[in-house]
Amino acid sequence: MEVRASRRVAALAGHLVPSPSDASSPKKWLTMPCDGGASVAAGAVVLHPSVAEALASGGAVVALESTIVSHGMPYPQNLQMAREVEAIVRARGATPATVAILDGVPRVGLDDADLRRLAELGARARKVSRRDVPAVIARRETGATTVSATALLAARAGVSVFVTGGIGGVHRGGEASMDVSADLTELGKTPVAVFCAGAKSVLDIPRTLEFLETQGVAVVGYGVKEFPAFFSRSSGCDAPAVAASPEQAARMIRAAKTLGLGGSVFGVPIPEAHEAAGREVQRAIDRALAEAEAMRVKGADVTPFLLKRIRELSGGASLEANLALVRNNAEVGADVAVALARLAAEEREGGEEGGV
Ligand code: PSU
Ligand code: MN
Repeated sequence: MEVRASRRVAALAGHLVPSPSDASSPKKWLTMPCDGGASVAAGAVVLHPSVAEALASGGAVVALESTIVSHGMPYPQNLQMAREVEAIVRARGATPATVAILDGVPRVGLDDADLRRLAELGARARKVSRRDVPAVIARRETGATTVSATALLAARAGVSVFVTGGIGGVHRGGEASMDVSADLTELGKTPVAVFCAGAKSVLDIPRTLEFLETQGVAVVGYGVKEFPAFFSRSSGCDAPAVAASPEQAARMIRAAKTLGLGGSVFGVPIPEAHEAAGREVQRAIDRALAEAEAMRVKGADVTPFLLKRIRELSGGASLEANLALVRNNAEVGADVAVALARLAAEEREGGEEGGV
């Protein structure tokens, strides 16, 4: 590791989150000698100082995914998007925490040089799902985390609100291929609320919702009855619950936490002004799906392949719509994180009132 980078890791070593089995002795981590990445215990999560501070003072924190940066959009729009989303979160009073594994160290909260590195790596960065986490750490690789790995690391750090574009789901034909995104099982067990524009119609949305029900994931339409379909506000499937305000969403997240439940998915529909462009993208989606089948694209390559082809076939319309919905999700997620921090503070003070 280069000297500058290892100094930075050393500076961050005061913000290590112990793995759950070590949770009873956090001091061990705070006093651990640290001369660089090599001495960070494998699997310990390093928090950016701004994130550690926000958490310690009960401030609002929003986790952000990095596969959307590396694999979800082309350079340089991906870097612009990553910066802009962090700025939106800050402007609304929360602290952004982009999650990734850098040189084998799981990180919650990145600085600008880290964002740039992931954006420039693009699809050369490893796409890290839950199953990939141990190997990427052990081999000191650099990887961008999907919804599943981001949720996992955010939860370990104590962050409970997470913003992204769209979640993975049950792929079409998934009842035979068993290609079901680890995002869905992760949310069944990890107490994180994901704010997204739903699931793309490259997926089987009705089966995705069935699977989420089986996993006990709280699925919520944010201000809408239907679970949104990413480029479209409509999927034809009702969400089982509706949140009418940031405060109500925060109360749902709080209730799940108090009861020790798993995660939730808040479907925030694409803003109406951008839906028309989104509709055009549907034709590209259908063609990309046919190509993936003809070319026998499989496993973890399916989602990146489809996203790339949809972008190419729709001539940039999909990228515009994608950027618009991510910004919107960041606004909503940040507002809910702020409401959640306020709710937690009220409960601590014992002055909690009902009536949202
Ligand atoms: N859907 C999108 N954009 C994305 C992804 C999904 O609209 O960037 C990424 C997310 O990181 C998600 C992952 O967690 O793809 C799901 O991949 P898979 O289907 O291999 O689980
Ligand atoms: Mn998959």
